[in-house]
Amino acid sequence: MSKQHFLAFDLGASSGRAILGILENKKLDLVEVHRFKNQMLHIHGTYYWNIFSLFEELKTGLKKCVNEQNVQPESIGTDTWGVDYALLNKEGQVVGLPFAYRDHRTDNSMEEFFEVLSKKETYLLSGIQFMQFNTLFQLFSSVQTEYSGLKVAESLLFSPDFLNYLFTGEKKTEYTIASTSQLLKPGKAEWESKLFEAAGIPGNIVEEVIQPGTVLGKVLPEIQEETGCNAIPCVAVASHDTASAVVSVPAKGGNWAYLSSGTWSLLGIESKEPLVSEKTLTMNFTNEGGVEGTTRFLKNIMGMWLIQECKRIWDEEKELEWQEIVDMSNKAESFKCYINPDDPLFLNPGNMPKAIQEYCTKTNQYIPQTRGEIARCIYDSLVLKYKFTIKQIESVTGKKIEKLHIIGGGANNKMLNQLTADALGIPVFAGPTEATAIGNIMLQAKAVGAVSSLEEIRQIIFDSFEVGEYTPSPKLDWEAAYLHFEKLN
Ligand code: LRH
Repeated sequence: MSKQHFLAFDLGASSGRAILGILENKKLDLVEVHRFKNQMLHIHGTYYWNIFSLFEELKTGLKKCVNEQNVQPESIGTDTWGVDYALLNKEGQVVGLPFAYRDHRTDNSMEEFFEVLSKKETYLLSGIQFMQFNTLFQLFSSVQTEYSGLKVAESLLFSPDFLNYLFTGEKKTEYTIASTSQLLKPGKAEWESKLFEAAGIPGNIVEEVIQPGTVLGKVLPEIQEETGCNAIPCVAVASHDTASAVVSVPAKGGNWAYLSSGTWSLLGIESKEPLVSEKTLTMNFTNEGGVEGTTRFLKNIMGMWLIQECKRIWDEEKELEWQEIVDMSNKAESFKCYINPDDPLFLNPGNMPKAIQEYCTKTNQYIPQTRGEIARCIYDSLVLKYKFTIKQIESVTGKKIEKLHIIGGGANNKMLNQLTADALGIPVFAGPTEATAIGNIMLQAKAVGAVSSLEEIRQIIFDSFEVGEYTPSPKLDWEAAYLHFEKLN
């Protein structure tokens, strides 16, 4: 079969990429065409995304694909982080800059919302993990503060939907990204009107929900002219980055869990149906929408953000390599102190090393002094949180998790992969690291008929990418450490 090319735009909270996927004889190859930084803008105390500069970067990626790679892709597709959105006025223009989810305006929004609708009812209606930045609470806060942007808004598009709109002029909402909002019914592509009513959000600002793998339309003539691309289709892929990443798990058989490891650690299972009960409410698990009717039953864990933010502060003195941080942590003594990675203190503290010291002081533990000790505390605590979360999943399903697939950039950290296998006592498979872009590419391939099912997609990924295997060989007493860690949850 001849080669087919697909261009994926994959936007994370700290970087973005344009990755070209080359599919030939049921094997996939990748070429990184363009990579760029992403960071929140902090203006007059509010955090925003510079969505227009991101769009410029995507067009640069498309231009490079056509001019440097000499490739006219079959299609393009975009995935991003969850929950954030742009508001459009009646002229179809964006109103203000989109807020970034780590903005502090929602610090008290959940508690205020629960005075209108109880926590339990909100969970049973949505099945979504409570996080203060969920779209529901962001919009509720805008209603409460009478944000003028919301008053003139005629349309709400989530970040990937908005970028698709800039490419095609089509206003549609893709299911997986919409499912992060906490405004859909569990497992359904249907808005939950009771949640809109309780929050005071006008129900008419949201768009029709379409399934991942739908062709949205053609790239607009002005973009064809600017980038040199043909009138190619723009596909609404599984446009929540985690949904795309989960597509790429090269798993065989059942009883596996995935850890999509990047700025966030998303740890969970693929379920045939949503798992929404008082128990999953107490454990605060989410049920996000996946492809082919699956549900991503998972826990959002604070993830590499903790160490990325330490690095940002440490880099102010002298820029460090990631390996230096791993080496420093390796030299530090393990299990001297722990954090609960999901403590709200760590959402956006400004100075992460200080926040970690503050947490240890507050919880009467040893206060890590050196960078190595801080990094060690983060890595140990993350691994223990994974252990805690796997136990929770097993308690809901009644089935033992037999292996863990780590995908995404975090799978590059060999030390952490081994510690995870040791602590969990099950084999860990690491890779592919570009899981999100791969999932994005394969949904485009499905949309144009080059592949037919999730099963076939996973087989192609299994055959195309190397996966590292880590077998448990604990040198430390993880069980004893777990007993200390557990108390912080
Ligand atoms: C990871 C992610 C995660 C959360 C967060 C806002 O990038 O999409 O699933 O929803 O960003």
